[in-house]
Amino acid sequence: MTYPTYTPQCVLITGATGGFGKAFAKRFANTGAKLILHGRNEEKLNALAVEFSVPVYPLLFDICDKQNTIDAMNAIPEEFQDIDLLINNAGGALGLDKIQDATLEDLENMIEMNDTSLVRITRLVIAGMTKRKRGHVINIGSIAGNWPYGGGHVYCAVKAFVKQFSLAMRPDLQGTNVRVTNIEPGMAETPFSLARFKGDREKADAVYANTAPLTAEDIAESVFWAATLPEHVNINSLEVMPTKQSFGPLIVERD
Ligand code: 8X3
Repeated sequence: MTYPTYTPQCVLITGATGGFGKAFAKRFANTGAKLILHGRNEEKLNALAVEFSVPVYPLLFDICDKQNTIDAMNAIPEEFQDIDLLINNAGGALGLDKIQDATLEDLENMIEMNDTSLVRITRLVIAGMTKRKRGHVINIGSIAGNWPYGGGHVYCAVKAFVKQFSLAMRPDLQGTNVRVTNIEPGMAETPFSLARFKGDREKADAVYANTAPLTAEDIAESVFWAATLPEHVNINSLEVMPTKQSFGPLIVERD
């Protein structure tokens, strides 16, 4: 028996010029889907857009700018408006300092980048999905939303928000046929750590040294699997770790 699959026709990927984003774009371009590729760097975005033979609409805006987001989303041309897969991938971590040492700017920016912007974009896209009774929102969460770690504070919290937001939308979407999934990657070798450590290459490389981290392609495969299951199947959340990563003990302070 051949297992039935769903083929997304029009895929919007936020943060498409980053490590995961590019891998997602390649994975879905292979199926012939139209791509809306979001980024905030025009040069990088245009360079990425010409890599594919499928129709591509480059969507340029800063996710932290509300009006810029609304204007850019409203300007999506008609032939790209029937988005049936939104991959909320933009975001990231800023710093790994203890909460008492982190800057207010980094803390607030992480909330804006990972949560406020994700809610905004989801709200702008999901109304059309519910009207068409066709669509899937895939959020890129993190194991950080499930497993707290030192220096993770706000990053762990924003990803916990993404998980709960993903789950809590599901009852609202009953009767609309719209699916929601939270994919929760563990350590994956991408520019994530370089951004977290503000360009400190040595610190970023040390995160992935002498082990076997996930790759962007591993996560693209997970996203692709969840997105191409038949429409009656909803993956609520999917946590993915490298085999060489697992859980640490709780820490105990002793005198
Ligand atoms: C990235 C995974 O383990 O660095 O979301 O927080 S981790």
